Amino acid sequence: PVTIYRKDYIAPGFWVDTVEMGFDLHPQRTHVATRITMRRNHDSAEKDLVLFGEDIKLLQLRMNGVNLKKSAYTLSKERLVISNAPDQVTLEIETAIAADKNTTMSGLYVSNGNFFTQCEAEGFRKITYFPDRPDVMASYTVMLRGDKKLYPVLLSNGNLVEQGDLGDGRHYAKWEDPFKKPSYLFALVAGKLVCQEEKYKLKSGRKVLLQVWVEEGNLDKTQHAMDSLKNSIRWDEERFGLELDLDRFMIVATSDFNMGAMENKGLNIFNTKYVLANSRVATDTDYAGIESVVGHEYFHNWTGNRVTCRDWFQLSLKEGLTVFRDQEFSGDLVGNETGRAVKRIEDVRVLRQLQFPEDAGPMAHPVRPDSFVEINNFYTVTVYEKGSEVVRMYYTLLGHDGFRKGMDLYFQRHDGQAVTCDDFRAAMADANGRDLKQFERWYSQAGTPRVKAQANYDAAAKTYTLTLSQTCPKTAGQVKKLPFHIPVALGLIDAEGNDVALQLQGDSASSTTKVLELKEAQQSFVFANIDREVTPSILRNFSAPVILEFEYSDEQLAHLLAHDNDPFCRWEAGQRLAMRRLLKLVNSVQQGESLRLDDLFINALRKTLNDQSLDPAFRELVLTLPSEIMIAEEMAIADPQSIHAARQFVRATLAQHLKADLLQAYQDNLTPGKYSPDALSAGKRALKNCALAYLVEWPDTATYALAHTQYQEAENMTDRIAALNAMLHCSSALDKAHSKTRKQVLAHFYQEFESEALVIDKWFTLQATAPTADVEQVRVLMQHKAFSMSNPNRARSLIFAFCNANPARFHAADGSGYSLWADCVVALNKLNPQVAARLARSMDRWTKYPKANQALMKAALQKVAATKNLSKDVLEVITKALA
Ligand code: B3K
Ligand code: ZN
Repeated sequence: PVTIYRKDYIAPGFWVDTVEMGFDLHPQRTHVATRITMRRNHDSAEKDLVLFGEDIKLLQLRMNGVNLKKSAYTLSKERLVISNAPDQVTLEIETAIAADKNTTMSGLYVSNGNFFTQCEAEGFRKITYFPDRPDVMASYTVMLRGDKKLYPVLLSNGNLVEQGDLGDGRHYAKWEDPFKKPSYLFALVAGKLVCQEEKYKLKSGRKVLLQVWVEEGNLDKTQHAMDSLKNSIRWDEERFGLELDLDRFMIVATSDFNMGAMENKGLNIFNTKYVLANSRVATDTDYAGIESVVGHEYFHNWTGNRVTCRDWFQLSLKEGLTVFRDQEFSGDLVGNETGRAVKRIEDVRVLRQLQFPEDAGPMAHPVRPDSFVEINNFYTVTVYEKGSEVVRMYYTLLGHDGFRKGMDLYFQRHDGQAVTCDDFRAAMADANGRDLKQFERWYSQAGTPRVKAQANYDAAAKTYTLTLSQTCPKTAGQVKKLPFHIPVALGLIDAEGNDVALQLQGDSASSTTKVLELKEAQQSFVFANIDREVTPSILRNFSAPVILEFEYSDEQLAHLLAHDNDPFCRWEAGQRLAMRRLLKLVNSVQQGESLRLDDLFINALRKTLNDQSLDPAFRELVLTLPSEIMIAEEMAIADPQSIHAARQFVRATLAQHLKADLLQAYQDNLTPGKYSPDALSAGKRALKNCALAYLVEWPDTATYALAHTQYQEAENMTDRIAALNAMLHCSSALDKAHSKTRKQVLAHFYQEFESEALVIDKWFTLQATAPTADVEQVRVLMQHKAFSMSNPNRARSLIFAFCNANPARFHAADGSGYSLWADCVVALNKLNPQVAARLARSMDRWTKYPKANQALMKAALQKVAATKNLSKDVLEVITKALA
C-alpha cells in the first residue's frame, strides 16, 4: 500500500468553480451526470488535470463539448488523468453506481430502502470522477430524480429551488447550495422519511427552517434532537457571534452509519443513536450524547465548512476545534460551575481511557499526522480529543476574551478558505500579540508528556518553590522530543482547605489559581509570602494533556479530596488514592496474598458520598473507580484477570463498609415524577444507580431484590438498564442462585424492546460486557436472529463491546478471545473496511500483556495479516501493530 506524506502536499492543478449534478436514483444502477467547470491554477506544480474515482463505472467523458477519446486520458483504478488540458475546462462526466451492493457505507449506499451518502473523507470519488480533495471548493447544484412512491423525500445541500412531477410515477427536486464547499461535504438523501420541523428565529431576526428527518414511527423520538439543535444555534450566536448562514438546516437519521454523524452542509446525516430519544428507550447518557453530537455537527458549519482543511493532515484543525466547541457547549448548557466541572472530568476520563493508550501504542501519531496509508484510520481520539485539549490550552493561555479574539481573527482571515493548523495558531498568536512558536510542538510531536513536580517550602523565607520538569516518551518514528509549551494551572491549599493567594517572586499580580508556563525541560517557580504549610493542587481543570507525577502522601490526597476548590483536582485526588490501592491489590492477587482495604480510603469515600454540599453527579464521579483499562495502562505488564479481581474486591469491600451510606444515597436520590434529562436529575440518577451497583456487590438477597424491583418498576431507560446492569455485572451474579432471575429479566427486556434497534444494541452490550460472558456465549449471540455483522451499530454492540470493554474475558488464557477477534476482523473486512479497521485496533496494546498472551495475540494478528484481499484500512492497522 502507498503511504501519503504531509510534506508532499501540492496545490491542485485546477480549481473548480461550479458543479452541476443530476441523479437518476435506482438501487442497482444510479445514473449520475456531472458537469464541472474548472480553471487552471497557474501557481501549482501539478500540470495534469487529476480526478479521483473508485468503484464506479465511467459511461461518458466530454471536455469542452467533445467526447474524449480513450487516448486523451489515462484511467487507472483510482485516478483519471487528463494531460494537456486547456486552461478553461468544462467536463461532463456520466457514471453509474450500484448503491445496493455498497456495504462500505462510504459513497452512495442504501439503508432500509433509502439512499444516503457519506463523502468524508474520500467518498465523493465513489459517486463521480472529481478532484476529491478538501482544498477544492466549489458551488453545487443538484437535481434528484426518483420514483415518487419509493422516494417521496429528495434532499440535498442548501436550498430547495424547484420540485415537481416527471410523469411516469417519478418526481424531481432541485437543490442549490449558496456556499462554496469541498466535495466531502456533499450529501443526498432519498426515501421514505418523515420530519419534525420548526421555524426558528435567529438573534438577527431572520427566520430559518429546522427539520429532523427519521423513518416513520420515530417521530416520538425527535424532540430532544430538535431542542439540542436550537440550543446549538443560540449558543454559537452568543458565545462566538456565529450565525446560521442558511435558510434551512436539516438533520437526517439512519440506522446504518459508520460513525456518529456527518456535518454535510445544511444536511447533517446522523447515526440514529445520536438522534432518537425518549425516556422509554434512551438513557441519560444517550440524551447527553445526542446534545453533544448535534452541537458538534452544527458547530462544524463554521469550524470545518466555512473554513475547511487544506489537506487531511490538517483534520484536527476542524475536529479538535469542534470537539472543544461541543465540550464548551455542553458545559455552558448545564448553567453552573459544578456542572461544567462534571463535564470536564467526564471528558478527561475519555481522554485517559482512550487517547493515552493510543499515544502509547503502535498507532501513536501527532495531532497533525505526518503520513497515512488510509485517512479514515486517522479519525482518532488523538486528532479529536487530544486535538481539543490543544485548543483548550490556547484558551487557558490566552483567557476567555483572548481566545475569542483569536477566533474572530481566524474567521476574518480565512472565511471561505481551506487552511492549516498553522493558520489557526497564527490567528491565536497575532490576535493576542503572543509568541506561540513553541506551541507548534503540540501538533508535531506524538506521545503523552510526563510532567514531574517537586515542591520545597522554606518557612523562614516564606517561599514555596515548585520545580517542574517534562519528558515525552518516544513514539513510532519519533525518538527525540523537544520541550512542549505547557500551561500548568496551580493552586496552593492550606490546612483549613483554603486557597492561598499566589504571588510569583518579582511579580505583583496575585490570584488563587496561577497558570504557570512550562517551556523548558525543567523550570522552577518561586512563590513569595507563603506563611503556612500548603498542599499543591496541580494541573487544575486538567490544564494540559499530560501525566502529572507528584509524590503526594495519602493524607495530602485525602485533604485535597475533602477541600480542593478546583473540582477536577478534587476528583483527581480520589482517583489517585484509588489507583494506588488498586495497583497494590493487583500485585497481591498475583502473589496469592490476602486482600485488604484501609480505613483512610474507605472513610474518604464515605465522607464524599455523604457530603450533601456536593453535586450528586460529582459524588458519583468520585465513587467510580479507575477502569480496568486505566489500571492496565499503569502497569508494565497488564494482567486483566488480576486487575478485574482487585477492582471487584475494592467494590465489594466498599459495599460492605458503606452499606448504610449507600442505601441512604439510594433513597435520597430517587427522582419520582416525570422524566427529565436535565443535569441535576441525571446526576441524581447516576449517584443512585452507582449506589445500587455497589450494593449488589456484597452478597445480600435484599439488595439484589432492590435491583430487581427497580428493573420491574422503572419508568425510564436509565433506571431500567442500570438495574439490569447491576444484576448482570455484579460479582455475586456469578452465584448460581441468581442465574434464573437474570435469564428471566434478559428475556423480558428483549421482548419488551424487540422493535427498538438501539435498545437491542444495549441488550447485546450488557451480555457482552458481563463478567460471566465468555467467547462461547458471544458466538452464540452472533447466531441470534437479531444479530447482523453488516450493521455497524449491532457489530459494535456485541463484538466491539466484548473485545474492548470486557478485558478479563477477552484476554482468556486459551486465546479464544483473540480467535474471535480475528474471525470478526476478517468477516468485517469484506463488508466494511472502515469498521473492520476499528475492530483491528483492539489489539493495539498486545505487547503489554504477559508473554503467553503476547504469543497468542501475535499469532492472531499474523493470521489476519495473511488474509487475502485485506483492505488498506485493516492492513495499515495490522502492519503497524506488528512493526
Ligand atoms: N466529520 C465526520 C467524520 C467523518 C469520518 C470519516 N471516516 C464527523 C464529525 O467529526 O463530525
Ligand atoms: Zn467533527
